[in-house]
Amino acid sequence: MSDHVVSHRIVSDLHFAEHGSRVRHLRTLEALFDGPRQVVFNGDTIETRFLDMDPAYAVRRDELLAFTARWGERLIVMTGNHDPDVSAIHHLELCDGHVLITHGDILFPDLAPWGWEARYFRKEMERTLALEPAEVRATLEAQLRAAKHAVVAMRDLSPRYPGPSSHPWERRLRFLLAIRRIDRIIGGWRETPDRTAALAERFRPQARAIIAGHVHRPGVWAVRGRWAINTGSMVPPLGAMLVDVVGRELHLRRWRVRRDVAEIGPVFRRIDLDASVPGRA
Ligand SMILES: [Mn+2]
Repeated sequence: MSDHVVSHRIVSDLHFAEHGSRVRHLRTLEALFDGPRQVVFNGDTIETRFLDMDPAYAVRRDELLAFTARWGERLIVMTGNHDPDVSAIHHLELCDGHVLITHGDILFPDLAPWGWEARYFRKEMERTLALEPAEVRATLEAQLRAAKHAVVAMRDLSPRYPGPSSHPWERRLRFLLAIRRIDRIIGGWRETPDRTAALAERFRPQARAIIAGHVHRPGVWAVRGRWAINTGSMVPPLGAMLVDVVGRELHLRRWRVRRDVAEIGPVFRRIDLDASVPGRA
């Protein structure tokens, strides 16, 4: 049942103006506001880790701040691993906690199993969590805080760090490791639905649907009695979808940007949060 009002529209991984992203201008995103009361950018909207190193990043961040100010409460900007400090919102719960939204940087213990970051991320996250009291350590909030901290803490190891590298051997090693990335990307995609459901099992057992991004592969899967949804990315090739929250239903649509125009497709899937999930044990 629904009153047809879209309360929230969730998108992710816009990677505004980054290499390959279809989102070259923020005005392209205005079409998303046509209908829903609130639009949620679920992480990796922009790159904020190198603001002090390259003026281009600061310009984009300022553009996003202006955009955010203009839309006010109608826009909720959540953090990702590329923009861990873009806001203080690392997760969101809707529909009486039956919908959990988070970027997905804690889906994998290594941030992204295909990335260069793996071992640094895990180490820094564990170090940060160890500083928390035991009862706090195991919470979703602490895990997300630690993940956001970790990506900032290791930014100067990034191959994209604009300054001169102090780790030339690292770069060479990374190049050699790159040939192993394809396997890891596909393996990561394969694990994503299971890991998305596991996030709810561990931290929010009441969540019936978990909406994440991060892996740049859109999809919807029924996993052990829950819906694992991924909204993909504006960086090709796999495309993006969005989730509209309409009462107790989730409406899934594909969307894309062509020639700086956002094209939002029809609803291709409706999920009733009160109906049983296929394959439920
Ligand atoms: Mn990400």
